[in-house]
Amino acid sequence: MHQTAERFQARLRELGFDAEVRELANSTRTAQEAADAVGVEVGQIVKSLVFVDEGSPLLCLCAGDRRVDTEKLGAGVRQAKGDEVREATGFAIGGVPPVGHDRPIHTVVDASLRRFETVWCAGGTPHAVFPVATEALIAAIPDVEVREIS
Ligand code: 5CA
Repeated sequence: MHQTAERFQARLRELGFDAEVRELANSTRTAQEAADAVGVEVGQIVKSLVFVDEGSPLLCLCAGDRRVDTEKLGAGVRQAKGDEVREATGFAIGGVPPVGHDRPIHTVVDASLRRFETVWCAGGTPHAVFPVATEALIAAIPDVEVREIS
């Protein structure tokens, strides 16, 4: 397994998840690609999107079939650039996981994710994903709010 995915797998264990990171031959860079690779509907793929709110990073977890409405995040919020994503999370766009970042990050979960008992998330690289129970994922995020942001 790619060392970034292995590092993330170790972090998942440290966080108390027994979820298994799966590395796939096909790209899982986008939600649609991940859905196709895993064989689930695209809504079940978690998009982990970084925004910048007046200089502070903000992570939004959104179902793969929804788009985050930045107006619901507040005035002055914009999507992060690639280098900002890596700085805030330690991971590159296409592989950003929902937990296990280099440092704590305020996280907003779109309520639409709760449609699914199990969701699939990026596992550190654009070829790695892992399944997790939605409520277990939410419960493991230290600084989290769940509301409608799509
Ligand atoms: N591995 C997949 C499924 S879990 C994944 O990471 N999907 S994602 O939605 O969380 O990450 C891709 C997202 O990164 C895109 O939806 C887009 O919002 C964002 N993105 C892609 N390219 C750029 C870019 N150049 N600058 C800023 N954001 C980007």
